[in-house]
Amino acid sequence: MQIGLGRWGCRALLLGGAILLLGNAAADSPPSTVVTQRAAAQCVAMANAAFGKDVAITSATHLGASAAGAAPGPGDFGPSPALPAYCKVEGIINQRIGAEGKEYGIRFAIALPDDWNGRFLLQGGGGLNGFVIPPTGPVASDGRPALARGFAVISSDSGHQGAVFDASFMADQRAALDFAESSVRTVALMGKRITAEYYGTEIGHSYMTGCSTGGREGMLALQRYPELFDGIIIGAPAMRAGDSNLAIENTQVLLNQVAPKDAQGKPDIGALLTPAVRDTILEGLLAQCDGLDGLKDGMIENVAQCRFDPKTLVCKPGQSKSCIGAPLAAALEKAFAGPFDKAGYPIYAPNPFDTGIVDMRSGYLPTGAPGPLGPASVATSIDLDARIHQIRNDAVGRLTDTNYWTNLNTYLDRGGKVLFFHGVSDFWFSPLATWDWYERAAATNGTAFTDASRFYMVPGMFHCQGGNAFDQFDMLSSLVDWVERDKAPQAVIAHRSAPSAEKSRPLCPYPSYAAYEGGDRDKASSFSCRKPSAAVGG
Ligand SMILES: [Ca+2]
Repeated sequence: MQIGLGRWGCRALLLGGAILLLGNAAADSPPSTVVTQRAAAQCVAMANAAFGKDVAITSATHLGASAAGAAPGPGDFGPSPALPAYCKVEGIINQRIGAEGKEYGIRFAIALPDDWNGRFLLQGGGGLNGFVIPPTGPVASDGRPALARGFAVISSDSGHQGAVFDASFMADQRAALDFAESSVRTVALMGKRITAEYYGTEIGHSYMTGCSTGGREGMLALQRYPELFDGIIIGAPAMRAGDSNLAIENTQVLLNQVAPKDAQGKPDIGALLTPAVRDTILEGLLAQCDGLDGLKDGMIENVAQCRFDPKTLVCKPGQSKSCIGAPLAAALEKAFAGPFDKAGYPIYAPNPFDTGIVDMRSGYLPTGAPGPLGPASVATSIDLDARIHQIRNDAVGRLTDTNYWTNLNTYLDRGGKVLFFHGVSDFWFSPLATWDWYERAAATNGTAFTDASRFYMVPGMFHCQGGNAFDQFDMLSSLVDWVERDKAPQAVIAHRSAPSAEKSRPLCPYPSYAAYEGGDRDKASSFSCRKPSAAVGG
């Protein structure tokens, strides 16, 4: 199984509920008691609604409006946002006994707000899915999820129950296919049908948002189910997890090769990448790249032009502090360039040098600490050709990977729009891999694609959220404005998580970056989106 290896796995458990932070309450006024009673009665009646022999409705519950900051619910991550009154309908599609006598079926939950805005949203999952995340639509919503705005929102377990990285469901053909691709269509169509029936009218517009596995599901929708949605937000997609896991392993091996040996003769990564060495790397990186955006503030906004060269940090004769060894510099350079096969073809994209790489908890540089699936690798060699051959022939990977298909003309001809975002300090999937696909899609579809899409790098951000970053942003409003009012987004204003939430900065369509123009450095208005002055690689 290709998804979820190494110490990165545990952190990725958080991705499904990404960006669940305190937000503003919906502006909608509370419905009157009569309206609420009518909605509650209509909701309860949904328990007896019929949607064909393959669908069982298991519950229908009317929930009153809730304030922000209430305790998180089961499967929820972080403080709950304010939510309006809504009807929560739960059910199972295609419930059956499958492989090895286990029960399977796609469990779903759909939230139908009393004060509906006419829109529908499919919420992407996380990890290997396996449980139903509360249907609120939190991704790229700046703490005001889709449900709080009046969207009908559906989420699902994609066809199996289990812990997030429990891959045993792969033994079941239908469950494996549902996870790999087809649950996106099945659940979206189910959600649209329930929504239309509940409100007794057609849906105005349909959307999808997701990050990580949810981002991969967004890629599936864009590439393979082009009629389902009018707008999609794709965050840090798990689009080629076999390749990216191999790149991470390759980095570990390259650093093991130059690490001092411990008492047992094993590579000691902790002794190689000490806190002092990490500081040296960060300082050297900032010295080369921080000022490229016009403001030395510890953040690298000009991602496209940051050409950090670790060799500049190599100790000079007689120097022993604030420098690194030549073997480490060479290993860093090779690791961040990404793995190549013997013929010289890239196996994966480069990984950008960004401020978050040195972080001990969530950075790309390994720590040597055990991960959730076992101890860190102590290997000092790896046969990349054999490994990539195996990965490219993995049957599940052939269906889950969304790295290859770039013909999008059905989606684009329907007027569909798509926004991408990716943390530059993502420890799992390189943002340059997502950008690589974007460039190939641009080559295939031309301006039809580039005029209908935007790609936002988020400097400093880890996987889907977190880090020294402006990681809170409302791209959902930007997407709706684009789809429904033909208002194409440029900069998206982002701010930090508390406690410095008042600080703001624009996220710019890549390869443009937030250039400091002068004035208050904590205000987005002091920055403008500027194109890099030199050719962009990557
Ligand atoms: Ca800077």
